[in-house]
Amino acid sequence: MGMGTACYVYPGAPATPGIVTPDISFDRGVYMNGSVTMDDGRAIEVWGFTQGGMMGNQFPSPPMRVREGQIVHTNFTNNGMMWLHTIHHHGIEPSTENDGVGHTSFDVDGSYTYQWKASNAGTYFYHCHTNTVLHAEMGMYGALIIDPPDGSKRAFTGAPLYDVEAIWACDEFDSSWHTLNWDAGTCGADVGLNDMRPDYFIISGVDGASSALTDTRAAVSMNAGQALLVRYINAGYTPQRINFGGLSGDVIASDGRPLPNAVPATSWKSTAAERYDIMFYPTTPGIYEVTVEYLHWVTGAVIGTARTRINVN
Ligand SMILES: [Cu+2]
Repeated sequence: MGMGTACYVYPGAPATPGIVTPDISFDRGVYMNGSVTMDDGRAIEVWGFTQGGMMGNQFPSPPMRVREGQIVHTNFTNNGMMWLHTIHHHGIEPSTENDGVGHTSFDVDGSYTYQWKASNAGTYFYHCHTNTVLHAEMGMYGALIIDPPDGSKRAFTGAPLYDVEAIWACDEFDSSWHTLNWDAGTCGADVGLNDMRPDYFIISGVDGASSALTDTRAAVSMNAGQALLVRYINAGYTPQRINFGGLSGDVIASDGRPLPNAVPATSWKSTAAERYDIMFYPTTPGIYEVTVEYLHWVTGAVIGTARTRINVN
């Protein structure tokens, strides 16, 4: 479906105001023909961002990793032209032109260089902000990590060192949404985007029914005595409760900002788009099964569960 049919989108590909030479840059394109095979054998359509001009349909999209203080360019090319997208670096605070929120600036119909500064070390993510409810659901997101200025293995300057790192982006799919066109609902038609009924529960692109128990995109392997940093991203729409399988962690940061004091926890609740940085120091070898429970918005009832493991050798 061409862009002429969409409503409430603002095509544009302006020059970046005040552009300077960046410290680091990323290239991102778009794919809209990906698929993820679930544990029951069903292939679900996903969309996302590609790395530069490369082909591929990585889900979640390729991570961006920078250091605090750097000026960053995200060179985005919307190679399709039959659809519109943006890149919103969630939790970063750039100028309006560089915020990637289509409604307040423009939806990219050619190429745009997002210029932004990595001001605070921590865990973030980036996602498309065109027809957001659908495009984020379709998988158009990836991790965005800001390391401390010295590049040390810490969540932020002054945070404890880690040996092992895990990024858990926990998401849910309503498979009935995954056949919609990119502009579905933008002209006011009711296409059901107000009524999510998730039927798949995912950790970092892997089905949490069973695959995420062993797939190394989610499952962690470490030695007793090592320090683990889990970068937990609620990449879905439902509230979540993550249970650490009998381990106690220290929650040290929230949404890219250090907490004044670490909060010990054996489970943690989050809402959509929140990020938490959690340290673990397991001393006893074992297999610790982590469960992510996806909660009904109103009743709090568990509507789905995803599982992965921390394997301590
Ligand atoms: Cu999009």
